[in-house]
Formats: sequence, C-alpha cells, structure tokens
Amino acid sequence: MTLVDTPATMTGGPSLAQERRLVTAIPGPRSQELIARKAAAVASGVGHTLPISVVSAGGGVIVDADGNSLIDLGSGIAVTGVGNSAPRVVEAVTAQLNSFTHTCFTVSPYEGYVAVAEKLNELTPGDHVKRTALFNSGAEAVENAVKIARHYTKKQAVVAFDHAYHGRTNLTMGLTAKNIPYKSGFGPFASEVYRAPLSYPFRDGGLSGAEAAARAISVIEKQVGAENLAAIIIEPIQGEGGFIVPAQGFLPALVEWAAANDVVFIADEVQTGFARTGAWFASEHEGIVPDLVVAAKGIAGGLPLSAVTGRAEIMDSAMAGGLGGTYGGNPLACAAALATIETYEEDGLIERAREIGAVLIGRLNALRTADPRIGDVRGRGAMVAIELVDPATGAPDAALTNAVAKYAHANGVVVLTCGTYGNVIRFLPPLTISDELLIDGLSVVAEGLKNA
Ligand code: PLZ
Repeated sequence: MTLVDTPATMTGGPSLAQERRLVTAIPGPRSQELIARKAAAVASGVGHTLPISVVSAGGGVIVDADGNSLIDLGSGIAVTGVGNSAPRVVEAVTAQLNSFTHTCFTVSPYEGYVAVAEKLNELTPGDHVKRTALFNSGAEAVENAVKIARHYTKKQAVVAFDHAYHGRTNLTMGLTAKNIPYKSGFGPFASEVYRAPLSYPFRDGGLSGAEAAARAISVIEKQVGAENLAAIIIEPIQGEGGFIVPAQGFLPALVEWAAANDVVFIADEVQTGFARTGAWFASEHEGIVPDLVVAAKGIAGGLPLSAVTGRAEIMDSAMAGGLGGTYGGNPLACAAALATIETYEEDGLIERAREIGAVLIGRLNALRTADPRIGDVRGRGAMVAIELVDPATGAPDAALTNAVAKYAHANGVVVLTCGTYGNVIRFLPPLTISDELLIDGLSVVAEGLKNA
C-alpha cells in the first residue's frame, strides 16, 4: 500500500488565494484515491458530506489534493469562525507546542486553562459570579452540564425539545430528537429524559412565543413535574434540527419558569456560540441569562475544546474530583481559545457576523420572492438557512435539498444540509470570508435551485 501519494501539504490560512477554482471534476483523481482508502480503512458509519481530500484551508476557502479551491460555507460545522489556520491561533498553538503539550489540568494546573475560564466567565451572559469547567467535545460538555444540574438540584429528570441535537454519546443521543442517523439501533438510551414541544414559527401555525412556551410548560408539568426536574436544555437557535429560531418570548418564558421552579436552565450554545450569530452568545438576542451555558465549536479555531460556564453556586456543587477528564482543557486547545477570542475581538468579527447575516438574508429573501419552493429564510448573523418545500402543500422537500447541495458541491461550494425532515440548507461561513466569495457561493446555490 502506498502511504503518501498526495502532494505536500500546502500552507493554509488567510493568505491562500481567495477564489473558487475548479481544475478537475469533484472529486478529482487524488480525492477519489483517498475516498477509496477511506472506504477500506474507516468505519462506514463515519460519513462524509463532500468526497474530497483536503490539503489546506483559510479565509473562506478549502483546497483539495487536486488543486480545486472550494468556497467554505460550512466552517467545519460552525467551528472555524476565525477561519482555518488563523494567524494568531497558529502562533499561539506553535508557542504552546514548544513549551509543553500536556500535564492533565487535574494533576498539575497551568495558566491557559484558568485564563480561558476567566474569559468565559466574563463573556457569557449575566453578571453573576460564575465558574467554568473545560472538556473536549460538545457532547462531553452537555453531559457535564446535566451532571452538575442533577447534583445541584438533587433531582433527576431532564427536558429536551423537539428537533433538538445535543450529541452522539449515550446521554446526548437520548437528548437528541432525530432517530436516523443519530439513534436508530444505538439504544437503550439514558433514562429520565423527556421531550417538550418547541416554538417553530414556520410550522406551528403561528403560535406566539408565549403560547408556545405555555404549551411546553404544560407538557413538562403534566408529564414530568417540576419537583422531579433537574434541568431544561435547549439550543437558543436549533442547529442540526433545522436552524429553528423560536418565536420571540419563548426562551424568556422558559427561563422564568425554570427560575421559579428550582430547575436549572441550560443553554446549549455549542453551535450558536462565539460570535456566530452576531453576538458572543445567541442567548443575548433575547436578553436571557441561562444558569449554565455550554460552548464548544467556535471557541478554539478548530482545536477540540468545550466548556460549561454558569452560576458559581451550581457549578461548585459537585464534590472535589467530581469533574474532570484526561484531556479537558488541553494546553494547546486553551492557547488556541485565547488566540481565537482575541481574534474575534480585535478583528471585529461579531460585527462581521452581522454583516454576513445581512448579505445572506437579503440575497436569500430575494431568491425566495421569485421561488416559492423556498418556504422560509431564517437565522441570525452568520447562521442562516432556507427551508425547501413543495409550494402547493408546504411539505418538506428533502430531494430538492439534496439536489441543490449536490450541485453546489460539484461546482465548488461547501454547503451543509440539516433539519428533522432533511429539507434545510444552512449557511455557516467563516467570519473571515469576503463578500465576493460569499455572493459567488450563494449564486451557485441559486443556480442549483434553478437547475433542480
Ligand atoms: N450541541 C447544539 O450542534 C454538534 C454534529 C456533527 P460535538 N453539532 C454537529 C455530527 O454529525 O456529529 C453539537 C451541536 C449542539 C452539541 C453538539 C455536539 O458537539 O462536539 O460534536 O460532540
């Protein structure tokens, strides 16, 4: 077997040529070679959206082994908000790599972890006293948030919502709503997980936020009971479930009910957090202050890091040694996070997320006016989606969605789909993308719609 038959890895980062450039069909021969090796070596449950072999990325592009340069409208699922190989991140991680790579924070602490905790305590919503604990993945942080809430309240039940996505570990699969591909055959799932109805303005007949919250609270009170309920967990804008922005007032009403009933309110900001929606956290758009905030993805420029941040009295309830893990808050990931946060701040990327949102919403709404198959355009900041439907019935059109995504992929644009019904195309560009690339990418999606 040939071990390395791809060109030398190219330097990535924002200095890569910012262009859509196709020099072969997608996938080209070198990408096909890797995909064949993948099929022979990697478990087939580990899928891929695009059959390419990535060699570098940065700014708003991803370059493959055949020399194709694709527009990145996915950011590796909302991770590389600061762009791939962002210069401050590269510098900070390189320096850390040369000093030490690991001690295990719970064996012998180091400053990077503490500095990330201080930053998160400052940036998350609310000015109460906070504490933070660091982990590796979004799912691991969600699990820990639930652990902490149960320990603090001495109660066991957890409520998640329709269309929710919280991860792929056993508890988080249980919290996740969608069966295929996340859950089917992977049970049994953790007990004491209950599901409540969401506010989904496009599909719930125009319930107001207050009405949708009353419906959810009624289900919770009738089927679970506040006296048994440790936590409510919700994504302020649902990600995998379809970029669902709840009606105004829905989240505040849930927060208020949780506070009045000794229930911990957990905001899963794994996908929405860190500048993505044009605020540090999406909770800010509705002025809510969650008891616990779960963050990951955009926090560390592509290095694996996640966090739970929240009220000191809740976070401190777990006994000494009750929280941890070998790698949680790894020094390289912490160095990356500090550099990432500095980049969002210094480069005005929160503002940039709002500008990107204006371009996305403006262009997609214009498309929608001319094309009734686009049932809905929604989102905040650089987290925007279109929901594709049969115009006659409003029924979800997953086939059209897949056809448009395939067209975009073949024409050099990385777009992702999502949604319980598989009929949502989502846009999550790096905040470092140029308007030119963004608009070019959107025009390819528009062509895909026209051709479908
Ligand atoms: N909570 C809100 O969006 C991860 C899933 C990708 P991990 N979403 C991308 C896939 O198909 O596995 C996510 C999320 C929200 C939790 C998670 C889980 O984060 O870092 O993937 O564990």
